Amino acid sequence: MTKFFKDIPTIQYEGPDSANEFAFRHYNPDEVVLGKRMEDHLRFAAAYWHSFAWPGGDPFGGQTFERPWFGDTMDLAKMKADVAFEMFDILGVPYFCFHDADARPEGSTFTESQRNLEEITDYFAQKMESSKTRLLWGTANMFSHRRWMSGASTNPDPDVFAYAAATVKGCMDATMQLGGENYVLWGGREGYETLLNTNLRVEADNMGRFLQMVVEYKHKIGFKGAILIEPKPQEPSKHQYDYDVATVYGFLCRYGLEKEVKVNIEQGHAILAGHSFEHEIATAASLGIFGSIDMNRNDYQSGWDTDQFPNNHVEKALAFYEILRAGGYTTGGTNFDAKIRRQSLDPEDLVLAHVGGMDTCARALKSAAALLADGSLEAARKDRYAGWETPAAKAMLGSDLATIAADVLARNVNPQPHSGRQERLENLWNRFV
Ligand code: XUL
Ligand code: CO
Repeated sequence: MTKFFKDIPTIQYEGPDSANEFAFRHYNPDEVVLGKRMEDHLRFAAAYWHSFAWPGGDPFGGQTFERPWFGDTMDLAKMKADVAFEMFDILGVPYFCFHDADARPEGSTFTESQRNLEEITDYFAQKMESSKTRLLWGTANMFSHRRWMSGASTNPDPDVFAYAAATVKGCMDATMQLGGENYVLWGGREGYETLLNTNLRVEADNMGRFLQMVVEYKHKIGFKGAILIEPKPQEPSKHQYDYDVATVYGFLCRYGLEKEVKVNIEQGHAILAGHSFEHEIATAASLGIFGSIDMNRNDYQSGWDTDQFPNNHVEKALAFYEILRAGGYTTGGTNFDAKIRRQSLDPEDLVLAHVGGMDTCARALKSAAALLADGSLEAARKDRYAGWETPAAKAMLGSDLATIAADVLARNVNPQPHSGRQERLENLWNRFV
């Protein structure tokens, strides 16, 4: 035991009427929802970087958190792991996610960084023997160190591409060793600042080839997890190539990877792209590339990536409805890629942020499941498209413009508009949240 979370109890489910701050009111892991345990529906993950490696800076000021494990030695990296696994146990969170750079000190050479990663991976493996927390996904931080300032796989310098390849190989090996269920690539600096110095064709082709190599390596080592791209439209680059789900799908098709790679969708990134979270989830599901989610919201006023814990279950119910309609997660889960505010200094703040986030999601899941079970919304949707079930409508899709035009004349086709019933459906929705 470390001293960091002393006196904080293990969080248990106490039901909606409990006034105990250190209890779940909605997240009840064993409760069965639509035939599946809540824990298996939600598959929560804690993010190593924001909770244990982020110092609390913002664009106007630096570190606010003073954690005893901050520093660059292996001993401190291990203390950080001890504290992290302690929080996972307190929350009973079934998964965690990490980047290489969150977990190990940066070495002075690639070899040294890789050795540090291997040592910390072994340490994680050892911790996982006595913990029930598994690895949802691993990833590489190819955006913080100055070597990545002009991109990783899209860098004009081939040596940076090579360094990125070696880095991802090391992180995939670590993910595989720890039984990770996915490997994520967020293209942190895969984009551009100005067209004046950018060759779009070379950058896209190199990024496409890099992703093909990742998929080739996955098959070579027999990694059974999913490879996931995390879309984001801007920040840190002014223009990022993985703008949103639809853009990523186009990119995957261009490089023949649409059957190999799925997406990890983050709510805050959806907002930055001018979409809603549920739009991004529904789009991915309709394209067959829905993988996992990063469940952290942005502030609707400040317009940048504030990575806050979710606290609005009505809003999140729309997202979980789309996830349930898509059949739920397979390898994916609900990762809190979220940070507490920089004034939230206390160890309790970290635990309670997760408690609130988990409860918000559980409540949203229950509402979404009740509406899906009720069936009225899906019946209304089916009814709206019922015309397309008729043989004549199906035959039209195999026809051609001239034949259809002749049919319009022959039948004197004169379509009458139908109500979209939006407010009725919104009223129906509000009965369940
Ligand atoms: C950045 C972001 C990352 C990815 C993993 O906005 O979301 O933390 O989730 O690299
Ligand atoms: Co994210």
